[in-house]
Amino acid sequence: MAKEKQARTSQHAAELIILDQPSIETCFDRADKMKPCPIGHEGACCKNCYMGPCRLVGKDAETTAKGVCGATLPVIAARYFARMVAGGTAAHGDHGRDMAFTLLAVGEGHAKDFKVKDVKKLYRTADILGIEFEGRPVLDVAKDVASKMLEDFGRQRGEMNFLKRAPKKTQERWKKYGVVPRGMDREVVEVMDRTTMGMDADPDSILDSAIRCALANGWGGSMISTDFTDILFGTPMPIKAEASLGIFKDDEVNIIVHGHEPSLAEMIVEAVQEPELIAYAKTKGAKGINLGGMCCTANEVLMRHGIPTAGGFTNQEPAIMTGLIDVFTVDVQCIIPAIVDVAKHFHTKIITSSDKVKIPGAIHISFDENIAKDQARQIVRMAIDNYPNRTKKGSHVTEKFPMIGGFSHEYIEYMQGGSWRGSFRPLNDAIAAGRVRGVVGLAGCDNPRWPSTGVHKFLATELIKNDVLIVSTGCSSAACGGAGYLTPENALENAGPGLREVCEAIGIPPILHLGACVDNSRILTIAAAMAAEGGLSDEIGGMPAVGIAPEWITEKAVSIGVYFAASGVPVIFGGESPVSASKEVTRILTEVWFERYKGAFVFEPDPEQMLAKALEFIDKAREALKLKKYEPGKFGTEKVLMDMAARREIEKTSRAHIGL
Ligand code: SF4
Ligand code: MSK
Repeated sequence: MAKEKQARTSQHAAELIILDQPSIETCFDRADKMKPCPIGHEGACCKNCYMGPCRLVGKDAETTAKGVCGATLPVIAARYFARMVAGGTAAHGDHGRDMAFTLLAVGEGHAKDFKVKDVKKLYRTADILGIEFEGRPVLDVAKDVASKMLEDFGRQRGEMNFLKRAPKKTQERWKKYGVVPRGMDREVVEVMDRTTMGMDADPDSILDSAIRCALANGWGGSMISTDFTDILFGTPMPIKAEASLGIFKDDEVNIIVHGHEPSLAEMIVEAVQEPELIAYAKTKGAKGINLGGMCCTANEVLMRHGIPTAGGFTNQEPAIMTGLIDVFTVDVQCIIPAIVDVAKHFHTKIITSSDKVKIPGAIHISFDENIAKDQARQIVRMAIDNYPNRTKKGSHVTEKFPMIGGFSHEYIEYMQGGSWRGSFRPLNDAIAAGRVRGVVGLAGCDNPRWPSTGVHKFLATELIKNDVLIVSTGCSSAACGGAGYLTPENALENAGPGLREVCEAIGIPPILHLGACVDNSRILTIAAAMAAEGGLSDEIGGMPAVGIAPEWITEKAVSIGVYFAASGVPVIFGGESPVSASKEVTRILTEVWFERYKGAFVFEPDPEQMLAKALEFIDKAREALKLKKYEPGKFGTEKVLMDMAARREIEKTSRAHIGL
């Protein structure tokens, strides 16, 4: 068992902790015990009505097997896939909705602990929406922007607001194939409706509704969430932080913020800096208060404040097993109920804060944005009061790595030319000349089930060696950070010659941490900006760009994969396909979607093959765009990245920004 665990955990610190405490059950043990149902595993089971469950198995099941109602295997697999997309869209959609309600509350003069921190971004968003902003009070603009975007959730007809941010050609494809999303709630409801017993029996049509639903997430829920979070809490800029389970301190009160929605976490960030609370901690024998993050709430507070991350999804239980966590606060999504059981072995208090997430055994504090700061203070006090209850139990590790996060799409544009000349021209030119072979979005979860010695780490190393610039989000960023890869030095040591030159010129790591899983929407914005810049593809489809989610877990990941594919980015998901039972569904996701959108949804369990396929997609796109053939160390001379004077200026400003 111990050996298996060691081979399965992608982070060294987590391995040490798990191996040290074999009697405590973790997700790795449960993954061993809970063998997946082989029929459900490949998408051949339907339990959408009580004439079933129907299992469509056997030779020629694809063409001959039928459920009691007559549904075929491709229909059942397509329905299953579409429902995963609906689940993921609902999660990101509700996240975006909550952020919109917070912005609305601020605009209406409530929620006094929050404010509009990035007025410029508010104005840019107002401009996109055609809302007058010049000469108006900031809060009035905030109210109008929030109200306008809230329409996106309940709209019945028409188009969602941010779709216009996609390149024209990309939008035309959506219109041509009838997948333009109308409203967030409508698309989720329609997928659920279409996939009930006795409804849509055409796999292609079912999967079209999945695309509509996913686009409502990418260009709706997630984009709203990203932009409104930036408006409320500030648009990220490069910032130093640390990663891994060694971030906890023996002699300080340790608090974890975990989940996805950062509103309460932002208040906790402020509360832990209050002199009265620090003084109170000292009265209990602690030297101070140490705040750390977990999963995507970690990414949010890391991107804006440099709060260290304890890691991604599979680190939840090992974090508690350090014995050092006084309070573990959770908001929404990716919170495994098992943390309550692990916490029983220690003094750790688990606090749930969203009325959508209650776990028996946890303390519930119902988040109210009108008293948010007071609630944050209450949580910090609970942690301080719990500090004296800490025992010697637990596995303390010291391993941690420096990292740099905070690469918003705005900063990526800025770093390529400064405030006045910011553009995507240098990146497009570097790609055209072959210095940068292409771009990969390395995203998604870390999964305890799949054999892994760190697929994120393997891909990160190999891709940058091949001159591929990586933009990372979600738990992939945590995995890369926990491996020490999110530093500029990584470029010098491991990147190919072209990518190294670009990274050195700008002073950036070869892996740019873009934020949480909702911040995959930043990648859409970057891709749209690259298309608008010219010199590569004039739409998102056809760019030398690929998305990879090597250890995906959630329905959110599937929804993200679909919105990338339908926007024109081929995506590669690790593990076996959850719809492998149906050749027809597999054909639609790969061939048909590539034909229609220049994006595809591919499942590939072998990490070496994931790498090979990603490079193949990139090289084929380069060939179709008639770009210089990629050859390591040999760059085109037709375009230069920047002249030396420009490079020096950018380097100076960028390095100053990240304190180097
Ligand atoms: Fe079986 Fe059809 Fe009911 Fe699904 S919807 S459980 S295939 S009868
Ligand atoms: S937290 S969705 S495990 S990335 Fe965003 Fe990580 Fe995946 Fe949850």
